[in-house]
Order: sequence, then structure tokens, then C-alpha cells
Amino acid sequence: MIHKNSPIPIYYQLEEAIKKAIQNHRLLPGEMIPSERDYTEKYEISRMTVRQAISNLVNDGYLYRQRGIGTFVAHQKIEQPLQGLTSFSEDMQSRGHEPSTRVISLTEIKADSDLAAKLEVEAGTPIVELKRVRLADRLPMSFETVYLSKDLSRGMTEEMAQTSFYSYIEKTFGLKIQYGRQSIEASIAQKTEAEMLGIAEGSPVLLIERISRLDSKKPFEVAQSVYRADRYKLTIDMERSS
Ligand code: 16G
Repeated sequence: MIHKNSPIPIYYQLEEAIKKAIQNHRLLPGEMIPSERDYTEKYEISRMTVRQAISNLVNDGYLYRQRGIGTFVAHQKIEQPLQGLTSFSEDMQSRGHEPSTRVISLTEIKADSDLAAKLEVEAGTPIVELKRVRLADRLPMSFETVYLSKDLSRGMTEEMAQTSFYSYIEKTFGLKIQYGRQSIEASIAQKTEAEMLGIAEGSPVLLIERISRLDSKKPFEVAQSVYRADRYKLTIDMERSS
């Protein structure tokens, strides 16, 4: 409902009306919203006003435009607090999303000098490379490449790699995953990454690298993940030291 005599600007009222339609699931993520003309006619307001409301919602991340097609409802980003050492499966479950995995490859390779240094093994040591697309509610979130020391991937099959790797390590080997160090960088999707994530080449992504260690401090994985920047948001709680 738009109140023309209200002191609240009409574009703002329209923004609120569209946001409400998204919250009430009358407009669903991925769905095309009505055209500018539809809104103009429905509310008897100017096209300029409609355009302003839609542009604001695009800028705020509620909607996105596809050139030549229309404007769509964006998927709300999943918020990931940067605290604690958790797995993808745990992160998604704790936020009420259903995790799933598409295993792309599970191969044995030889550690190059960079990976060898990170895993604290000799260069040329056989290690396992596991590539997976991680999904939340069946939508691709990240394309993950994990390099693992060979002893900890003993007996791992593609079928097992479809489930939680962290719980595999903890349950199968009775080991304790304890420490991690993670870096996060902005980047754009390369061709393969874009294909895996179902986005256009050149779309914004977050590159996250994690080196995780057991309680013995032994590094057991180097994970290099490419996250869709339109689906993922990292949050940090801060406290000012006095
Ligand atoms: C997260 C971790 C990854 C780990 C995976 C295990 C990054 C940046 N972080 O995705 O290191 O291997 O969780 O998840 O990739 P899982 O136990 O659900 O397989």
C-alpha cells in the first residue's frame, strides 16, 4: 500500500513494500520482480520513483539486475562468524541450512614446495588432493580444494568425501582437530571456478585459505576455497581493549 499524502517519500514506501513481499515469500529468491511499468500502473506513481526504489534495493543487495532480462530477488547471504574452528557442514547446519557436497575429484599428487612447506612435509611427498563443490540447500556456495597428508586420507573414498571430512578424521582416526589459520582475499571467478559455482566468469568471489592442525600441532590440511561473494558474508565480533 502506498500513501501518497504521507510525509514518507513514495520511493521509500515502495522499497518497504518490495522488502515485505520478499520477507513474506510473496517474492522468492531467484524470481523476477514485476516490471517498472507494472509498479507504475499498480500504484499510479512515476517511473522515476519506481526506478529509484529498485536501484536502492539493488544497491542494498535485496535485488540484482540481469541486463536485457529483468530484475530478480537476490538470495540472502549466509553469515559466517569468524570465530572457532568449524567445518562447512557444521557452519551450514548451525544456520539451519542443509549442507551437501559434489565431489569433483580425489587424486594423489606430489606436494610442490609451497604445499610441502604448509603441510610440513618434504617437497615431492605424495599427498591427496580433494576437490569438492559445497552446497547449502542445494545451491553452490564454495568450490573447495583440500590438500591432505596421505596418512589421514587413508581409505577415503569419493563416497565418504560427500560427507563431512572433519568428522571422518575425528571419528575414523580418533584424532582431535584443534587449530586453524585462515586468510581471506577478494578475487574474481576464473573459468572453472565460475562453472563449478554456477556464476559468470569474472564474478566477485572470496578466496579463503585455511591451514588446520591437530592437537599435536601437526598440519593435516591446506584448504583453498573459492566462495561466492553474493552468497557469503563474514562477520567478526570485536571488543575495544581499554
Ligand atoms: C571448511 C574449511 C575446510 C574444511 C571443511 C571441512 C575452508 C576455507 N574451510 O570448508 O578447511 O576442510 O570445512 O568441512 O575451506 P566438512 O567437514 O563439512 O567436510
